[in-house]
Amino acid sequence: MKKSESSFEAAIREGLGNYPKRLPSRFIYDKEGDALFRRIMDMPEYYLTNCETEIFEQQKVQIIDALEPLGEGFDLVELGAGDGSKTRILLDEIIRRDMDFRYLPIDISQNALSGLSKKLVAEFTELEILPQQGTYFDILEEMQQWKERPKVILFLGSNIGNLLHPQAIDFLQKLRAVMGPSDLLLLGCDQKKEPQIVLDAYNDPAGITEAFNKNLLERINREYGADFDTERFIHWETYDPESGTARSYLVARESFEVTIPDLDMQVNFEAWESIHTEISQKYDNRTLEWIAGETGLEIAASFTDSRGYYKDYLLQVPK
Ligand code: AVJ
Repeated sequence: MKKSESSFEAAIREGLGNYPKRLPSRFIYDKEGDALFRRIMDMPEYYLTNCETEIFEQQKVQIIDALEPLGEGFDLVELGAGDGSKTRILLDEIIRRDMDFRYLPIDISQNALSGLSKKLVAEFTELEILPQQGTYFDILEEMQQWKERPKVILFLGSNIGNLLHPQAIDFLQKLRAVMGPSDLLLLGCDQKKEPQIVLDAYNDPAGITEAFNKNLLERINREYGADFDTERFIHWETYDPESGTARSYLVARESFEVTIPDLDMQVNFEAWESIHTEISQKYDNRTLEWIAGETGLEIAASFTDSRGYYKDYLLQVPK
């Protein structure tokens, strides 16, 4: 906890002290942010979750068939497991086939992990589950020790989408470094599609995404005694169909000053000045082939939904 708190502080100093202003989206997810994200996943406009659920429900047999090269006695390692509602579809299929495996969900939130374990243990009595609390980065280090058993890494929910291509490549290279020759990576990637559909997913009329985005400012109010009036900001979403990058901003409607007493900071906003808060990258096959190649991986298979909105790519180490 300490570590992530102080890194939030550093992000605020850096992101609001410089120009143009920005705050990293990973700090949206405190207790309130987690709850808002669960509400986003329930919104009709937020198609991503439904698509990945559809893929798993419709193609679990093919997906688990494709894990065959792993052999017996494998580890299923999930990065950012959250509440595991989609993963349970795959777990169910693996258990049904009586495959020998362990499930290692990783999440930054101990709370999410405890809830997940409880739920899964109740549903799958014979499941061997080893929850790991920490940042992806901590766990990547630890994963060096899990090299003896073959493993499949799950990185679902388009979580990779919060990274720009160079960061995604860097992150996947780190994953690649802890993968053995037969290990696999199942990567959930939202796809390029009609731009309006993307914009609607990140700009719902009920204002849930707006509240989610503004939770960054509310968190600074709660944790550092700041006086952000979030009404003075509008939530603004853009989508560039060429790069496939959706971007979220908070834009000041007027000029004002914000005080952050616990950080000894004063922050000035000019009218229409923005804070860039999040990117949600959309992919196509060509881009993913390039990223996989840069990472030292190749696409072994891919699974998409009926509308082709979303894809789970199975990546392998080239033979
Ligand atoms: C959790 C990163 C996949 O970018 O689609 C949802 C977060 N932001 N609505 C996404 C999010 C606004 C989400 N990810």
